Amino acid sequence: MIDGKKVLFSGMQATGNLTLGNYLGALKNWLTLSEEYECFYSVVDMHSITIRQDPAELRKRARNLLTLYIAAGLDPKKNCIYYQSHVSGHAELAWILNCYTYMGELNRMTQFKDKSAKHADNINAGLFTYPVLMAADILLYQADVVPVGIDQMQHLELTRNIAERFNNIYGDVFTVPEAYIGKVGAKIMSLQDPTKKMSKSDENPNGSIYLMDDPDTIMRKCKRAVTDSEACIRYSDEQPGIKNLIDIYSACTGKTPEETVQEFEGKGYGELKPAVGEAVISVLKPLQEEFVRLTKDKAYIDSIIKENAEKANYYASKTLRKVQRKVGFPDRIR
Ligand code: ATP
Ligand code: LTN
Repeated sequence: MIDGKKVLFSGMQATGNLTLGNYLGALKNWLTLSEEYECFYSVVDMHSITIRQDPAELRKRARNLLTLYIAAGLDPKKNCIYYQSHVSGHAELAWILNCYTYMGELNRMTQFKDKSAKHADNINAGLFTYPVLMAADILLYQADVVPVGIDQMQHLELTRNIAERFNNIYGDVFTVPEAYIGKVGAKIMSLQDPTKKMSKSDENPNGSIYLMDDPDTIMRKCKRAVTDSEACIRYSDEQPGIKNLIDIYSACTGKTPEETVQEFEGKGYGELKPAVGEAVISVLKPLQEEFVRLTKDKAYIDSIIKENAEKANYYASKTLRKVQRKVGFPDRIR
């Protein structure tokens, strides 16, 4: 608890261009939760280097991502929006937690299996212990809730296990966090292959709508979305392409999938697809305009980066000192 409020932590990697999946699966929920909780939203740049990055490019993307959090509507005076690498407590706690995590647990992580298959030339130890750093992110702030897309559930379960294991040995040190998965949009699929999740790292750019895509591009991608030959708009796993379009439309308009199905009853795919395009454009346009405006205000963004790094460090240090005492590190002499 901070000032009587429960704590929320979440983060995104500064790798690749954010997609509509990131927005609907994560960022949009952050907005609805931000009033109720004391929130920490991190640009997890330390996670990004588990895959080889171009330094200048990473720096630029990290700043863009931080700006995008604000452009999406998160007030940086109320929400702690900061770079993970500016708070050394993440790495320090991750080291300690590494010693309370088993190889067998990490071996089961599907993201590790996927990413090591994809980057077979660079299966580094950081990629393997990535989920421990993520656990450290969350536990460092004693987070109660962690809004993420479904793909991160396994990492959240591991975080809970690590926290419980630690608490069993040392008493109540960590808050055991709960995942928060939104009702619609928790897993947006690729527009070109609706059995695969929409991903920033997809080689086929037509599968993903990027948050910075212009309206014509968005419309073109929606119209070209892979569907089926059923010619019937139902919300069913047998029609994954249509189901995905219904999910996107519903998440963008705030309707339930049932309401969307009703709205398009008896209509063809030729009507659904452009309607999805319009719905996406109307969500992304204001975000893009605000992003452009904020990017120009360098001094403002710099001041946010500085203030929030201090705030995050303050809370992170509190937990870290407690953990260090518990495991038996000597007290500091002041
Ligand atoms: P990559 O696809 O390159 O592995 P990613 O987009 O999954 O990257 P992150 O940037 O770390 O990785 O994800 C940020 C957040 O977006 C996470 O909470 C994740 O669960 C969510 N997310 C990512 N893709 C989707 C999707 N297709 N649908 C819903 N949520 C998603
Ligand atoms: N692993 C996440 C990104 C991430 C995260 C976190 C999400 C890193 N640390 C802490 C929530 C809380 C991903 O790949 N999407």
